Amino acid sequence: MKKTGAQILCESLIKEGVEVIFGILGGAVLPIYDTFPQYPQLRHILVRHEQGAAHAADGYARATDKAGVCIATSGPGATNLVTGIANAYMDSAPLVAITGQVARPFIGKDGFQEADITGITLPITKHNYLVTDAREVAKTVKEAFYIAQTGRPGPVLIDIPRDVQQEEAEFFYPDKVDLPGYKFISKGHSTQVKRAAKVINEASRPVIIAGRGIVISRAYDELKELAEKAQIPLVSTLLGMASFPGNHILNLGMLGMHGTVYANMAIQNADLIIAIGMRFDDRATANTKGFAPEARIIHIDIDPAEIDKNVPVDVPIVGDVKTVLKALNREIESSDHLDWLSQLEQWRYEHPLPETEQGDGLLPEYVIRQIYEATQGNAIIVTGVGQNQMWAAQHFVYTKPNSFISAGGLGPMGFELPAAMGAKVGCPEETVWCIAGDGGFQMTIQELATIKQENIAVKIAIINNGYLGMVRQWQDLFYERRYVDTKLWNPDFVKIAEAYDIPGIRVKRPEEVIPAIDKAMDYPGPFLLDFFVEPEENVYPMVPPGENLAKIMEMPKGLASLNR
Ligand SMILES: Cc1ncc(C[n+]2csc(CCOP(=O)(O)OP(=O)(O)O)c2C)c(N)n1
Ligand SMILES: [Mg+2]
Repeated sequence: MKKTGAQILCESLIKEGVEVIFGILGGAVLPIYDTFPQYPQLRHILVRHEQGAAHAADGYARATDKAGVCIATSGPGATNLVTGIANAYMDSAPLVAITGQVARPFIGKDGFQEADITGITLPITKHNYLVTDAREVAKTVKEAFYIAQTGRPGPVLIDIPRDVQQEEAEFFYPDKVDLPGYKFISKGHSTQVKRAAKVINEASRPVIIAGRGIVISRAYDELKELAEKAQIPLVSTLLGMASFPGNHILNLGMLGMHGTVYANMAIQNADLIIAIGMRFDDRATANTKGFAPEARIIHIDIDPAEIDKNVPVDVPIVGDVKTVLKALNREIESSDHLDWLSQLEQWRYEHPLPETEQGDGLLPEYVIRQIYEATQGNAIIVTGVGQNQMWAAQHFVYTKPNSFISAGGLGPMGFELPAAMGAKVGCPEETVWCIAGDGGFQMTIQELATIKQENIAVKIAIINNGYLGMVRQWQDLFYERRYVDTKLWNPDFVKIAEAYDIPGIRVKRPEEVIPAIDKAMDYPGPFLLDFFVEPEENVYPMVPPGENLAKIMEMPKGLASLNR
């Protein structure tokens, strides 16, 4: 039986197991929306801005391990997706973005709401398609999901002209893809695995760097086995935070620009780095010239393009992290590295993270810590970008796999609210906390309406410092405190929430923190907490830009007491 392109799209999405689509309609996707009522198993969530749709689909994807789906109309709808697509690309999140395009006869005529979205998104998608025939829709959807979710995941865009949505064709859903040009290697080369094992067995000061690849590959157990069997201490990248228990004795926390002193000292003094599912991003390595000067490097990654890209490596293993670690764990010998671990313990003791004990003003570190205490780590934390993000990484203890969702690569402010919304839709049983910056929150604040309309029970904690805080911190430290245009006039966020019929509390004093968090947690729906924190609190430790990891600065003594 013949079906329209729009029906074929919906049926194909169902075949792929899609349950939720985030989007906004417009003329060029109307035929698709018009068929939605025929497919009640597809839940469409009407967002208020397409950026929200893309970030929500991304948050959904990261929380569930299924591709997230967003949809937008042609022209401005499609271009509004761009930030979210680029973000998913940088952080390897599986996303399928569907856009309407003007009808085929109008393509290239600069008609109303035409934009060359396949051209625009070429460098920020893993692959994209302009579908010019209704007979191609099913095959394209099949391929798009396959490409988005396999190998190194990423976004795929499908652009469908309006008349293709209306055109009829036979519906046939292929059960496999035929993509001769698309390959990825799952199993690491056995010679390389053996070489890596030999290097590990010989090392006396090894360190693991755990990246988001562990989370993507769900290799938590294999990582734990590697670390424990050979007693190898571990540091993680920002996106690898929830790949290894935060309270494990071998876990030294995050490395890099705002990593712990002892994690960075571990890297700088190591004789072996085992980098797993990470890409040597400059926020993790700082200046690569002085990175891990004494270490040989093993690099395990599914994407061959990452090997030797930023840092030259001694033993590359291209493959799926879980599969490679399984093979590697069979080859490595048990060890204890006692001297190395006791040295690291001493550094940990001498250079702790700044205290979270509370004085008169409200400290952001303390707020994050109390959210941890209240949830006992049993929550998904979704952050904004900036200081709030770093405090959330440093002061929450991630004991649960995949409990930290953050935009690490592109770093778009405004990720927090829609991504938290997507995570909660994907994992309705989980407690989802959105840790927002007062700046970033205002970039996608309109999604409060979506949250209300769909009753998505996210808990929102605004770390309200009245500043574009991270940029102010750079002005403070590197521009002689010239705070040019980083001070924010803010609306009353509690009143804003009320206007959206979402309850909220403003918290100004330390003793109000715990009761407010409890209240938010007890409330069955969405809830907003506006934490008025110390405006000029800085994130420490910090490696100044351009320096190497050894140049990490701790919170200046005295400053702690001045601010606190
Ligand atoms: C879309 C976008 N614009 C600009 C920036 C640059 N930037 C990085 S952090 C930051 C400040 C963020 O302020 P806020 O959301 O209040 O977070 P805070 O650092 O104060 O916690 C800015 C402007 C960015 N990351 N994303
Ligand atoms: Mg701020």
